[in-house]
Amino acid sequence: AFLASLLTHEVFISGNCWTTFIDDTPELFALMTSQNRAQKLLAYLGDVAVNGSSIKGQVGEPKFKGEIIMPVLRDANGKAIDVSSPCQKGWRNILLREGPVAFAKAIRQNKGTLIMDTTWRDAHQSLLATRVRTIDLVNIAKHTSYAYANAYSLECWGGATFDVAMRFLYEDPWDRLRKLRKLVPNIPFQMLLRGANGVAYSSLPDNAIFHFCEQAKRNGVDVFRVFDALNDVDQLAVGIEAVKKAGGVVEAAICYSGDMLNPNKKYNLQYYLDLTDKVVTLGTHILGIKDMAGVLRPQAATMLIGAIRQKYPDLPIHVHTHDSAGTGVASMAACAWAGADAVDVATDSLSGMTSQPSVGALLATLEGTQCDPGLNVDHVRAIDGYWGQLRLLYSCFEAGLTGPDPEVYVHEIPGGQLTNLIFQASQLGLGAQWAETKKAYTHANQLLGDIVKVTPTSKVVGDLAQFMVSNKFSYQDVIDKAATLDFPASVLDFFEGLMGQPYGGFPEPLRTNALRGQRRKLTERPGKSLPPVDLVGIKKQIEKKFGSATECDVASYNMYPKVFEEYKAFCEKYGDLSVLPTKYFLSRPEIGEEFHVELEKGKLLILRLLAVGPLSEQTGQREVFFEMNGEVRQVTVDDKK
Ligand code: 3PY
Ligand code: ZN
Repeated sequence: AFLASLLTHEVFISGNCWTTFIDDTPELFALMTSQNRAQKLLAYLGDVAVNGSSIKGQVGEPKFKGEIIMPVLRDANGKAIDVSSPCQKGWRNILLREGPVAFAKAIRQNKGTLIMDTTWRDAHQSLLATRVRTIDLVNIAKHTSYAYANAYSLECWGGATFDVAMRFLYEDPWDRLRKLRKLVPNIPFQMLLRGANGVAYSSLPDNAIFHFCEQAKRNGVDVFRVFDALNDVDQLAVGIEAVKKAGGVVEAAICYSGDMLNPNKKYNLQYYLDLTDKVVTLGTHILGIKDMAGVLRPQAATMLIGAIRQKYPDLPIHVHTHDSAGTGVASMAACAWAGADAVDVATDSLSGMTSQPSVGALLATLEGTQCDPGLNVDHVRAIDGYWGQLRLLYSCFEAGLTGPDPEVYVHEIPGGQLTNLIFQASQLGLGAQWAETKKAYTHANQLLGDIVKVTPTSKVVGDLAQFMVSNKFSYQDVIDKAATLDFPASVLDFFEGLMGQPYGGFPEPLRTNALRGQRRKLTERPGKSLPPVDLVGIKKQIEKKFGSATECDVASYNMYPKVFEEYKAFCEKYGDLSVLPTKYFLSRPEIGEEFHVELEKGKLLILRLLAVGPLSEQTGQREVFFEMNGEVRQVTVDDKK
């Protein structure tokens, strides 16, 4: 193709050709690059045509067929709003103009209760295994900038989206952030940061957390919800300091666990008030209350928010919950009445059950009251029309949830994990064992000392529960046999102290028996004894291996070295697949079906799958034929079936 372009180039034909012609004519390389990209894309499409999708967690094919119908937002006179450029009005303007302190103050002074929309992060993390791709967020982004213009924030990054993007979707999470930022300049973007764990599953050296937050802020994150999975303030402080240094809005969160209304439980009102004092002392712009399992019942919400509001009248409070028990709307309304400044909801079609409560239901509850969030209900509904279609497009990642699970008040499994465990149980055909898993989870939590359960500590409890179910160990068996059991690695990591220090200490003698002197017993946060990462050295190493390296690459590598390298290797083979419409990322087109891929602005590929050839007995391969912009192209694919 390169030679053909050279030979047909008008300068070359004219004979006015000088020795530096190739160097001075970069469009030849651009052409070569885009042809190369197109060929890589065909290699992926060919693979899907022969072998089907290999995306982990996918069961079957998307239910949604046809073209996605985009919403039309109308003004008060019924005229369609022009969404070709993003809305400019929103809370981010105050933040950009006046900084985090003034932003927090303005949020606190706002009369109604604002909402954060979690659709782009926690909602699909909780319902669809975090599989929603960048292209589907990008396509609705400008519309969202109008419909949610008055939102406190859009949660769009962090948590599990970071590693899932690279690991399963073959996308660069940083690229997602930058693309969305351009399309939504007006609404603050929010991410979830796991304190000293960053977006990983255990503690990293402090400089890696600082470096990560700096890149996150630079690439578009405004508000950082920072939590520690054990409410260990030393661990939390690392995240808080890193966000402050990066210039972000600090929303340090206390994780709500157990049942504050039950006097026999470990975590009572005093515990949360003391924790709030500590978080305030560390210096947060906004206080986050993170109810990751959805166990903050309406009465408890009233009591907790009321008490914090009384003690800290000027402190902005933002509450997060999950709707697992079905009480999410009631709880968020209770928070609003009790003085919370912002609460979390998700678009109706991606709300409920293990996700956040429905935005429409909350608006119906608060509309016209002094807590009115100030959103246009019709616009919010119009946006949901898009997400209703997307839910079907991603149906192959549904876990099969059928209704609320008020038993969450007993087992306390966080939303995302609950979906995950149900999915695993159904995949293994262990439907009947699901009840047992929930029971084991409760026992595992008690064995570990009734800890706060959220990533990564929720995984510790889940791993121990599955270990108990598969080995048929009771609570007492684990206590009695601890010195001889091969505990899951995450349990040993927890006992070693790699996730911080639990409130009330580690359970003994279980800890000692499980560690058996083979691991340390940390008494301080792990980051204190971790040597800093060599940021310059890592950059050079990535450059050497993959030809180029950005600071974002370094941050990705620090969080997930192996996942990052595998992702880069995948890109070398198949290119950037984030441009491929989801339907064709997950399933093969019909023979003859025309579809379009915009490789980059102005570079449209018009594609058709023409035929899949017979299997060659010698090579185990098939030829796959496509039409691409009118030309027939062929790729050779290993038949893996
Ligand atoms: C995460 O850490 O990803 C969470 O969503 C915790 O709730
Ligand atoms: Zn959550």
